[in-house]
This record gives sequence, structure tokens and C-alpha cells, in this order.
Amino acid sequence: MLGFAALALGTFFGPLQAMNYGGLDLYPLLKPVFQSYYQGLTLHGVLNAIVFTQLFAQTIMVYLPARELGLRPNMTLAWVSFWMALGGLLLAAVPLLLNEASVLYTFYAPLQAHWAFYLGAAIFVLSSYLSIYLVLDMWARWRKANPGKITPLATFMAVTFWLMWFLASLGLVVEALFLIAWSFGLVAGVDPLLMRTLFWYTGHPIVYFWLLPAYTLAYVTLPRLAGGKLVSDPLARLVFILFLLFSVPVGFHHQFADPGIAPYWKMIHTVLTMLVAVPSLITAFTIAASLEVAGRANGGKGLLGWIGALPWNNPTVLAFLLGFLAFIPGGAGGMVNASFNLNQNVHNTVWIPGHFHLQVGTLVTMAAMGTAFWLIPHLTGKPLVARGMAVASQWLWFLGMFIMTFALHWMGFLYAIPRRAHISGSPIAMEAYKESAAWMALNIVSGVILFIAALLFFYVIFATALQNRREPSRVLPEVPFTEVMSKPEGSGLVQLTERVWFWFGLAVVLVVLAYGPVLFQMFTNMNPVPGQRLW
Ligand code: HAS
Ligand code: CU
Repeated sequence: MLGFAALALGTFFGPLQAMNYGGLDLYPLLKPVFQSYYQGLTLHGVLNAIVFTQLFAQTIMVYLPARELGLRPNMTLAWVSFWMALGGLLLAAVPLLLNEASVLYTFYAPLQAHWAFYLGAAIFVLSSYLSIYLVLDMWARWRKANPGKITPLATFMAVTFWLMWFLASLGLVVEALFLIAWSFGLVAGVDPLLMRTLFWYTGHPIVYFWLLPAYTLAYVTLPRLAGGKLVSDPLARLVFILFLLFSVPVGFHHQFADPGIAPYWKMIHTVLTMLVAVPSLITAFTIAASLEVAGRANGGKGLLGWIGALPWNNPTVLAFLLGFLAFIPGGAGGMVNASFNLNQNVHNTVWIPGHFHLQVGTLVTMAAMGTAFWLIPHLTGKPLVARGMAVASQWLWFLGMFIMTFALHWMGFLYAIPRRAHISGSPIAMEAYKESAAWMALNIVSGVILFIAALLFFYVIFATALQNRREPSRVLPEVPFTEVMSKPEGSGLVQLTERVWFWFGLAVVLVVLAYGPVLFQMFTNMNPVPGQRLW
């Protein structure tokens, strides 16, 4: 619920962003409370992309294995992790709300925020290390009690996920040490290129930290909720091993335009990025095939008849279906971004927010919203209120995001309109971009639709959680774990994927090869610069 509360506040700034790219500047109206577009954009990015996503992961990727294994995580540590997250969040919120940390969610140096922002964010992120421990501990206990057995699927996903995150988070941890020392005045400057490189070391795999809880739910619950079965357990495991291997050594695809990194390193990261798209392509296949099984089990006939036979009126299933549909163009756009030379055309334009609002803003957020529709009733025993509104919220969210991202892609690609720019406050910019007026109008439309979608969604979940009525007969008593068709037993592939520590070691080696020489050079040639405040 804390995550959804953060999302509620962060989402409020979304339509303001859309209005900006529609040429409508509403920030002057908010002046006494929020000082600028950049403060709003920082709150939007930090609350939605960092706070909400992490809390969602800490919930799903601990709860699912605990239920699957029938084990109780160490609850003391679970609560410590919650209070760390809350404390860190509150500490970082103070400078954010006071306009002392309007450095966007990437906090690029030399922009310098108040120390409380860096320290709060660090405590928040470190709370996830306890989640890592919780899951590894449960897994170890289960293995001791079940020697020789194959790790159940959701647990396998959680274990590989948290190991990936551990490896991925190291860049941010080192960066945070620099930034905290810098904001306390212990060091006079930091090297912007090194900070960016450490940031993107974590900043790419963090998108899979957001995505994989959604994938996990899609693999282990969606087929059942849709009325079918997961077609292949071994393939699902392969997907998570590939993410463990290839999520991290790809960060330079965010730095193609940065000087100081030799082009051949960027090219190596391009190739590795293409490899990390493979597990998503496998997922597209496995999930679509599982949905087909469900549609046919529901009576769907013919080549495409099964699609109509899926339970579109179930708000959870609907959320996943629409989210995955949006993920197809989002993934294709990702390949454009990742292509070293095509990137020149889209980098730092609104094409990029167009891309990631399909990925994290649509699929990941809709998977979380859709799951909330059964999870909150399941945890509280309180039935979902206003089911019709829940369904409407998902259609509107999808429609709003679709219109917005469509407009942003074109505005970025054709008119090179820059991202993160307060264009609506600049008559010169508005004059320069007047050719894209039609696309801008679409942004305004999408902002209104998304605002309504958000109101409906938050009404549904908060009214569900806060009502007094308890009706256990109308909620899912258990996590809807799916059955599988192709089982893990007897699969040679699963024998290999069970060697999780071996794959983790290999992932470490890949990271050292892909980053080691460049980081060594950067650490030994630092160009520290003092902090700046541009807001
Ligand atoms: Fe990305 C920038 C490349 C995936 C998020 N990305 C970003 C940023 C964010 C982000 C937030 O290479 C901006 C960061 C910033 O502020 O600067 N991205 C990729 C690639 C992928 C990718 C190659 N991104 C994601 C995901 C994200 C995310 C996932 C969040 C969750 N991205 C880039 C690059 C940049 C970038 C460059 C830097 C650009 C620049 O210049 O700054 C791939 O992982 C995508 C693979 C996906 C697919 C799609 C598979 C399709 C599926 C759907 C199947 C459909 C079904 C439906 C089952 C290959 C799984 C059936 C339905 C029925 C109705 C039957
Ligand atoms: Cu990336």
C-alpha cells in the first residue's frame, strides 16, 4: 500500500508532464507548493520509477516464494526492511518537496541535491538487500528440507531475480558513497562521467528489476487466471537465467553520446543488449502460447478465436493482456534505442519517454494494478469494490498511454523535441515546435484520459482496502499458482538452470569483462568538478 501511495502522488505529476508537451503550462498555478516543472518531473520519476517499483518487487518477489514454499520469511528482518524503506523515503521526501533536490531521477552530477536526498535514497535502496536475504534464506531452508528436489518455479524466479539485483545494484551503491561524501562537503567534487557510468551500470538492469516481478506474475499466475496452463516450465527458467547473465553488462547503451568511452566498448554493449532482448522474445512466445491454451480451453475456435475467448472482463487478466500488447512496440523501440547509430536520432528526445512509458508505465504498472485487484482482497479478506471501475481504469490507462507514447515517439523522431524540457514555459520553443501542434494536442488528450484512469484505479484499491466489509468467500484464498504443461522433472535444461551459483559467477565474469577496463580507466583518471544548482 505504501508503494501505491507513492504511485498515487507520483502519478499526479504525470498529466502535468503531458500538458507541458501539449504546450500547456500548469506549473504557475501550483507555484506556492511546487516550484517548477523540474521539481514535478523529479517527484514523478523518483516516486514512480524508483519507489513504487522497488516496493512492488519487495512485495511480490518475497510473498510468492514464501507462499509457494509454505515458509515464513524472517519477519523481524522483513519489518526492518519495511521501516528502512519508509524511513529512507521520508528522509528523501523532505528535500524533494522543498525543491532542494530537483535533480531528476537520474541525479546526474554536477547537479547537486541536498545530502538528505542521497542518504534517504541510499537507505531506501539498501532495504532491498534485506529482501535478498529473506529469499535466499527461505530457499536455503527449503533445500535443506528437500534435498535433490527441483526448486519450485516462482522461487527459482525470485532467487535469480534477487541475485541479478544484487550484482546490478553495486554501481549505485558506489555512486551513492561518492555523492553522499560530496553533498556533506567531504570531497570537493565528483567526476560526472564516472557518476553517469556508475549510474547506468545499475540504471539499465534496474529496468529488469521493475520488469521481472511483472514477468514472474505473468508466468506463475496469468495462465491460471486466464483459464489455462503455462506451456513450459523449463523455458521460463531459461528466461530468468538469461536475465541474470545479460541484464547488467549493457549500460553503455545509455551512454552512446557520452565522450570518454571508446566506441568499441559501446559496440560490445550494443551486442549484449541485443542478447538481453532474447529472454523477452522467449517470454512473448511462452506467454502468448499459454494464453492460446487458455483461450481454447475457454471454447475459442479457429486461428484467432481464442483471443476473444480470453476473460477480458477479468480486470487482472485484462491488465496483463493490454500491458503485453503495449510491450510489443515498446520492445521494438528498445531495439532502435540499442542500435548504436539509430540511437543518435532518438537520444535525448521525447522518443525515449515514449519508449519507457510503454515498458514501465504500461506493462509493469498494469501488471501491478491488475495484481492488486486480487492481491489486496486476498491479503485482507475484503472483496474488490467497483469491479466495473477496475475494468474501466485498465482500458483508460492503456488508451491514455497508447495515445501519449504514440505522440511522444513521433515528436521525438520527426521533430527532435527534447525530453526533460519545460517547453510549454518557453515561447521560443513553442514557436520552434509549432509544426507538431497536432501531436501536442494528443498529449493533452492523453493527460486527461490518464488522470481519469488513475482516479478510478486509486479509488478502487483504496476503497477496497479501507472498507469494513470482510467476505472471505469472495476473495481468492490462495495465490493462483498455475499448472504447467511441460514440467521441469526430467528436463536436462532444468538440471543446468538449477546451478544458480554457477550462473551467478558467470554473470560476474561477464560484468568484469564488459565494464572492468573502462571503470579502471575512469577511476584512475578522475576529473572532479564542484556541484551546481540550476533550479
Ligand atoms: Fe529501455 C532507455 C533499450 C526494455 C525502460 N528504457 C530506457 C529508459 C527507461 C527504459 C526508463 O538501448 C530511459 C532511461 C533514461 O531516463 O534515460 N530497453 C531497451 C531494450 C529493451 C528495453 C533493447 N526499457 C526496457 C524495459 C524497461 C525500459 C523492459 C522498463 C521496464 N532503453 C533501451 C535503450 C535506452 C533505453 C538503448 C537508452 C536510450 C537513450 O538514448 O537514452 C529490451 O529489453 C526490450 C525487449 C522487449 C521485447 C518485446 C517482447 C514482447 C512481449 C509481449 C508479448 C505479447 C503478448 C501479448 C504475450 C523484445 C514480451 C499477447 C496478447 C494477446 C491479446 C493475445
Ligand atoms: Cu537500458
